[in-house]
Amino acid sequence: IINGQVVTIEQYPYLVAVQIWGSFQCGGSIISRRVVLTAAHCLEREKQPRKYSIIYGETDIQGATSNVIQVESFKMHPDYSNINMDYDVGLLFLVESIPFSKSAQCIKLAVNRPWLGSRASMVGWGETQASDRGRLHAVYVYTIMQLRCWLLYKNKWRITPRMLCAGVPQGGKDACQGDSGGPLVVGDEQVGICSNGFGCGLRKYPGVYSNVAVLRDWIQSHVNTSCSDTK
Ligand code: 4AZ
Repeated sequence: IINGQVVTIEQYPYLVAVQIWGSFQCGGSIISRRVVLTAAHCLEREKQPRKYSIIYGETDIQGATSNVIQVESFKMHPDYSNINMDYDVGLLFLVESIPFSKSAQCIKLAVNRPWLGSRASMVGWGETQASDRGRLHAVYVYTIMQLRCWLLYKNKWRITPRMLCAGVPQGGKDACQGDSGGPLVVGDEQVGICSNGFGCGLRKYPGVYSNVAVLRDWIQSHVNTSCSDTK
């Protein structure tokens, strides 16, 4: 997270860390007691599900040994493309349930694409501008019109309807490497999954997120109870 603030997990209790072989890989979000939502590109390095684990309810994930749950199986969207990052969504099915608490909660998935210019929070353990690396940061960004984002990225890559862009007009506030898979949230709903972007915090290249509203049917088809039921 570039130019955000240091925060605690109690402020973003739906956030988890996704690990491979016990080392931090990506962010993710709790969408039910047994299911974590993340980006498909976070699941490309390792095909054995048992090598994955998640850490929930921890602000400081360095050397966390409690609040760790192994992954039983995972799914990437069948149409995911690592060439253009279309359909960048994946699910982790856990071996046991997450005990919900003040610091571990599920997040509702947005049904509709957010209004243009909605204020959205992005949170993660990814790269930061300054010296407080490795600590949990959050930043507010604003959703951008699809056509505008398509134009901004025209010479780089293609922005599809499965994507959603968010940034600030002057640049400087953004997600960055390591924030991938983490949730972009408007109000009490997840609208995006951190996917990619050209650089971090560049004025002409906003952050690119998977568009949850469009991918919601696929996500829900693999989840028994959604957060709106259990909350
Ligand atoms: C990455 O490499 C990445 N500025 C994530 C987010 C952004 C750029 C790169 C957005 O995981």
